[in-house]
Amino acid sequence: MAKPKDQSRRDFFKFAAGALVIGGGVFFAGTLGHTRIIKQIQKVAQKLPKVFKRLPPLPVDPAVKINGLSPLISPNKSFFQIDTGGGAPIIDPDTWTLKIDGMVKNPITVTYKDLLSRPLFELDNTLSCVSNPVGGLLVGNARWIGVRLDDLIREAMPTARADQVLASSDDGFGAGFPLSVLDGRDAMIAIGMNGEVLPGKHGYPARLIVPGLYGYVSATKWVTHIELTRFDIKQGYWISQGWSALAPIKMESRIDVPQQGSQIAGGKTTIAGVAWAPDDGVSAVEVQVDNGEWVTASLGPELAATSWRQWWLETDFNSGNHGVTVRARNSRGEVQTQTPADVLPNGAQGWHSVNFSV
Ligand SMILES: Nc1nc2c(c(=O)[nH]1)N[C@H]1C(S)=C(S)[C@@H](COP(=O)(O)O)O[C@H]1N2
Ligand SMILES: [Mo]
Repeated sequence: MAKPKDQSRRDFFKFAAGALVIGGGVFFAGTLGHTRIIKQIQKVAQKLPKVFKRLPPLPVDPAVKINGLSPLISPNKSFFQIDTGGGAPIIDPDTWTLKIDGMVKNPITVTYKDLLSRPLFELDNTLSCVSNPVGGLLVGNARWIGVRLDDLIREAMPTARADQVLASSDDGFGAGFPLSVLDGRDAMIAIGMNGEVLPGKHGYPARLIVPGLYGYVSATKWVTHIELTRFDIKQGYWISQGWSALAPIKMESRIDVPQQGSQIAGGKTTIAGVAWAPDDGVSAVEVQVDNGEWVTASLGPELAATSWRQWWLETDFNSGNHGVTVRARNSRGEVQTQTPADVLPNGAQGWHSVNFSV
C-alpha cells in the first residue's frame, strides 16, 4: 500500500502531538504545543494565491435564524477529523513534494510552489466518513480550494493497465479509487479550506478531495504520492480490514433539532437538519411527525450537487412525547433507503428519527 514508515519520525510526531488512538483508528486532536508548531509553519507558508475560478459568494446562511441547525459551511476549527494515528505530521512546504508515478508513461513530481502556480478553483463539497452512523456528526461541508486532479493525472499519462488512483501519505495511510471516477467531476488536490490555507489537521500542505466518495477511499491528507496501479495488486489502508474497495457516499439526512431525548417548550417548533446526496444533489426532504403524513420541508440553498442542503419545518406540538423522522430525495427522484445498514462495509443507511418531549 503506502511507503514504509519512518519510525523515528513517527515516534517524534506521536510525542509532539500527545497522540491518542481510540478504537477503529479514530484520532483526536493533538495538544496545544503541536497546534502551535503547525501554526508557525503555516505562518511562513505563502498565503493563498488568487483563485482562478471563484464560486459566487456564499448566500445568507439559514442557520443564522434557526437555532441548532448546522451551518451551511462547517467551520475549519470544528470540522470533524479522522486519522489512523499520529495526528498532523509537521511538513515543511519548501521540501514537500507530490510524486505521481506507477503505471504511467510520464511520472511527475510537483512542489508546493508548482501547485500554487496552477489555476486554482473552488469546490463546495460535503465530506463524510464511512464510519458516520445515521444521524452522526462525522460529516462536514467546506469550500475547498485546489487544482484539478484529472489534469495532473492526464499529464502523467496512465497506461491502459491502470485502474486505480492510490494516494498515500508518509505516515502509512493510503486511499484508492477507480481511475474511472475522474469522469469530469471536480476532484482536486486541495491546498485551501474555507478561505484559509489547509489546516494542519486537515492535510496541510495538500490533500485529495474527490466529490462523492467517502474519505477512506479518496481524501488522503498530507498526500505525498499518487500511484497509478490496479485494485488486484494494491489497495488502500482500510480495505484489508473489511471495508469496501468501492465506496460512494450514500444519500443521507439528519435531524439537528430537536435533539434526541431533549425536552422542548410547546407551541411553534422548528425541526431542522441537513441532507446530502452526492452526484445527484438533494431535491427534496420530507419529514414525518408522530407517524403522520410525510410533509415536504423547506430547503436551504444548493451550493452544488455534492454539497449538503439544510432543511427545516415548522410544526406545532402539544405536550407529551413526540417522534420525528426524516428522509431525503435526490434529483433523480430516488428516496433515501429506509432499510438500516451498519457502517461496515460501505457506509450506514436508514432514516434518522429523534424522540423528544414537550
Ligand atoms: N493521511 C491520512 N489521510 C486521511 C486519513 C488518515 O487517517 N490519514 N483518514 C481518511 C478518512 S477515513 C477520512 S473520513 C477523511 C477525514 O478528513 P478530515 O479529517 O479532514 O475530516 O480523511 C481521510 N484522509
Ligand atoms: Mo473515514
